[in-house]
Amino acid sequence: MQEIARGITPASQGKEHWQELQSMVREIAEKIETFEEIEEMRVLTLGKKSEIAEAMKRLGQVPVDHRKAIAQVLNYIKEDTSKIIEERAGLLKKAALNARLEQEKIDVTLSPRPAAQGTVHPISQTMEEMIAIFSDMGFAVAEGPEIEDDFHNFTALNFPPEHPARQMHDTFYLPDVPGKTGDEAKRLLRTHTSTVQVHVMKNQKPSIRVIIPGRTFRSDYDMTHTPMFHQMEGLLIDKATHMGHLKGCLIEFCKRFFEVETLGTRFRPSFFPFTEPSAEMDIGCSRAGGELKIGEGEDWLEILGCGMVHPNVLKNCGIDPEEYQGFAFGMGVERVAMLKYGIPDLRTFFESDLRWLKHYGFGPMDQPNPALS
Ligand code: 2NM
Repeated sequence: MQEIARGITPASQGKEHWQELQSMVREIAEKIETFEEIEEMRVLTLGKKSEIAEAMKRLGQVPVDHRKAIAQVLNYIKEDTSKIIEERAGLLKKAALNARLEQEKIDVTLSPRPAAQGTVHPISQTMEEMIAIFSDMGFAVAEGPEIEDDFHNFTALNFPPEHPARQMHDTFYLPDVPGKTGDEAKRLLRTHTSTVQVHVMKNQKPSIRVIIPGRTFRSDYDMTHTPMFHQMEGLLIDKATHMGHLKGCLIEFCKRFFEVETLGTRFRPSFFPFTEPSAEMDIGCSRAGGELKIGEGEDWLEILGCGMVHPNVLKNCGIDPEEYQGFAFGMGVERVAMLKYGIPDLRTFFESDLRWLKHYGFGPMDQPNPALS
């Protein structure tokens, strides 16, 4: 490079020499592989201390009749050298970019990692199936809060003050509402979804047809009880409603839910504070060989509780029992899910075990679910 620099002197003013210089510059530039070298060459050939810059400075000393020609040559050299350097720099930049693109190239032919696809939880699936059946019968879905007060959970539902369900060890009570006293201060996690029926009856004029799917909470934990479980309750209020309506509705539901048209059913007398009369409904099954089969055999399996809404409940909710009557029912979602889908252990519902979810879960949410169509 010093060679070039040395060559660019006012002495070298002939055209041949300039062309020689040009090819020398090109030759050197072509060997350059880094940006640092490019910069070095730029400084040496065109910088303030380069021969060409020095020659420019000395132009003043050149006799006037030569000056223009020399200046012209010097400018040619300068421009040409600059062009050669820029060209090389551009080439290096392009090469660097191509190298980077090559390195960062995405191989679109590579097979994708399998997407982690979840399944529908048996509780969600079972609830959706129940909702689908009751929807066909004209029931709407109602929902309400999981934190409730004493009135909606017990008092309105005709639970006497000393009823054992109200006890600390059965019900999860929350700290009292600040600034309030007595019943109004008491908050709890609802022990059944019947609280929502109270809201509906208070706010809606009959006729009423609602089902209430939801979480409920009781202080209980063993083989067959978890502190949180799901209920599906239903309520129908209209003029002249009677047990026949209740039976027809629930028999139809059970036949459709368990997909057995010839399913045997029976109603046994029972007791609930919020219904009178009250009943428990059984479906026919067989337990031959220790294996439960629904819709076969001579045995019975309890499936739900039901009854005619107690006149006190209607009154507590602002409905005149002389004008309107209704029936209500309630069932455990886990229980019927276990029966329908052969899930042996209640507690596994809430363990979030991926193998369990994969085994008992249903098709992905975003795909049509054949069981619901
Ligand atoms: C059951 C059994 C029988 C029921 C009653 C009511 C209300 F609000 F109308 F009084 N809701 N749910 C009921 C009746 C629930 O569950 C086993």
